[in-house]
Amino acid sequence: MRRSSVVLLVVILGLVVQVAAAQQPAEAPPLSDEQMSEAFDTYFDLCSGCHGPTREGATGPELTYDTLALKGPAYIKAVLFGGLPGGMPGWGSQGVLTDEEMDLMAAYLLNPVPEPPLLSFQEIHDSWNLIRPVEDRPTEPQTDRNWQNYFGVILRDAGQVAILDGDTYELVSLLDTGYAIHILRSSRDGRYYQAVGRDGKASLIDLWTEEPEVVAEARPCLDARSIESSKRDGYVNDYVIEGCYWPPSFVIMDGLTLEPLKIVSTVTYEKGAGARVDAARVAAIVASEHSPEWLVNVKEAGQTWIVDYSRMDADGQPLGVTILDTELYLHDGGWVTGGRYFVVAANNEDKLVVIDTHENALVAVVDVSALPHPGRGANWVDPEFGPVWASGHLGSNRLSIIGADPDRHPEHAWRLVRELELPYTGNLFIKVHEHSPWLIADATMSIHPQGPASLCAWRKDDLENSRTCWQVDGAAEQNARMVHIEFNQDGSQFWVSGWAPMDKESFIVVYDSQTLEEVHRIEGEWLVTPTGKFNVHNTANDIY
Ligand code: DHE
Repeated sequence: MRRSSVVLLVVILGLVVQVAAAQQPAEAPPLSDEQMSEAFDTYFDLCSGCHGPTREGATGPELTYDTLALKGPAYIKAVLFGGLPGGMPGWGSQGVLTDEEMDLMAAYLLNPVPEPPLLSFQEIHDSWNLIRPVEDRPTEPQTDRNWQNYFGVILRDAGQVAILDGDTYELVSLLDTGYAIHILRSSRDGRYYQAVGRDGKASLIDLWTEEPEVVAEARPCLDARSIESSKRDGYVNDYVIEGCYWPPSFVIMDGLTLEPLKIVSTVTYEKGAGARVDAARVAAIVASEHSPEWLVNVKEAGQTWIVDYSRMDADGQPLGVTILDTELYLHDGGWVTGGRYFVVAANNEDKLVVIDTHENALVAVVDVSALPHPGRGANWVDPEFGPVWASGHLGSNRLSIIGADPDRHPEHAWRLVRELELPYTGNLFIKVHEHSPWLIADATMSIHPQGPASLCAWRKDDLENSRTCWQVDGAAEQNARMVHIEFNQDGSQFWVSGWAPMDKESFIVVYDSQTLEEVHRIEGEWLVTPTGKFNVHNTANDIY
C-alpha cells in the first residue's frame, strides 16, 4: 500500500475510534515528572509554534483537556501519526516521533497545561558570550572568495549553519548555532549574519574572517522565530533585535557584540480593545532602510509595533513605539520594492495587512484564500497591473497577487489582481529575481504524495498560460520535501533545499534561472535537514 494511503487509513481509523469512544471524556493519564518534562520539551519543539506556548491555539487549534477529552488518546495519536490537511504535519509518518513518543504526547495533551518558565533580564545577560571582541575582528575581508555571494544554509536538526560559496558551491564553514535553527538575516552591509534557533539562541556570524565564524551569542528568549538588525544608514550594525515566542517579549542587543541592552514585554490586549493576551508572541520583524525603525508583529494581539531605536544610546535608552492595531495572527511578511510599504499575513484570518512606513499607518487589509504564507513575499512588475507583491498559501492551492503601486496604479493598489493555481495546497515559499523570467513556488506541506517533491514556475510576463511543474529527481525516494527558493547574487541561478528526514540524504538543487534546468546538486554528509537559505547580497538588500 502507498505511504499516503496508509496515512489516510490511520487517520480514518483514528476518527472511527473517536466516534466509537465519543461521549465519554477520556481520563487524563498520570505522567511522572520525567515524562511531563520530556513531553513539555517535545511540545515546545514541535507543537507550540502553531498551537501556542500555553496550548491556547493560534494557527493550529487549542489543545487542552476541554477540546481533546471527547476525542480521546487514540484520535490524538492518529493525528500525530498522519497529520491533517491544512498544515498539521504527520510527525509519526515522517519518522519524527516514535510510537512511544506519540503515546506520551497523546497523554500529555490530556493533562493540565504546565506554566512555561519566564526569563529575567539578568538571566538573559548571563547567557551572553562574546567570543571575538570587535577590536580582534578584521577591518577588511580576509578571504578572496566572493563573500557577498555566500549562501547561509540552515541545517535545522543539526543546529548548524553551513556557509557555502555561491560561485563554487564549496562548503566554506560549518557553524554550531541554536537548536532547531530557524532563520538567518543579513546586516545591511552584508558582513554579518544573525541566526536564531527555536531555543531562542542568537548567533552573530562574521563573514570577513578567512573562514566565517560565530563571534557572539546570547539567549534572549526560550522560544523564538525572528531576528533582525538596524539597517538605516547611520545605524548599520548598531543593534540587533530578537522577537520571542516565549516569554512574550522582544530583546534589543548591541549589534556587534549581542550584549543584551533592553527587554520589552509584548503582553497586551487584542487589537488594543479586546481580551488581555498573555502569550503575545513576536512573529516577523523587518527593518526599515529609510527610517531607524523595526516593524515588530505581535501575533496573537493583532498589532504591528513600529519600534524607533534612534535614541537608544541616550540616557534612559528611550525607545519609541507606535502601536498599530491590525489583524489577529500576524505571521510572516516582507517589503514591497522601494521599502515604503510592508505586507504581513494575518494567516488564520486569511488576510494580508498593508502598512505604510512613511505615514506609520495601516493602509489596507486584503481578503485572500486560506492561510496566506508569504515568507517575505515576491515583487515584480506585472504587464497589466504594474508593480505587484505576491503570497503563497498553506491552506489553499492559490498564489495571491496584489497591486502594490498606489502612486502610478492606484486602481489596482492593495487589491487582489490575480490568483494563480498550484496543483497542490501546502505552499510555503515563493521567490522571484529581476534577472529571471520566472516566479517559483514550492509545495512543502502538501499532503498529496507528489506535492512535497515538486516545484512549479510561471513566467512573470505570461502568468495565465505558462505554468510548468516538475517532480525533482530523487526527492520522493529520499522522502525529501523541496523547500525555500533563494537566488544567487546576480540572479542567474536559484537554489532549493531537498529537506529529507535525518536518516535519509538531503540535498540542495541549483537551477539555471532562465531554463529551469538543474545545473548542480549539492550533497554531503554534513548536509543535514537543510531548510532556509539566505544569499548575502539578496538578504542584505531585501531582494525578493
Ligand atoms: Fe518558519 C520564517 C514562524 C515552521 C522555515 N517562520 C518565519 C517567520 C515566522 C515563522 C514568524 C518570519 C520571521 C521573520 O521574518 O522575522 N515557522 C514559524 C512557526 O511558527 C512555524 C509555523 C511552526 C514552528 O513551530 O516553528 C514555522 N518554518 C517552519 C518550518 O517548519 C520551516 C519550513 C522549517 C523549520 O525551520 O522548521 C520554517 N520560516 C522558515 C524559513 C523562514 C521562516 C526558511 C524565512 C523565509 C524567508 O525567506 O525569509
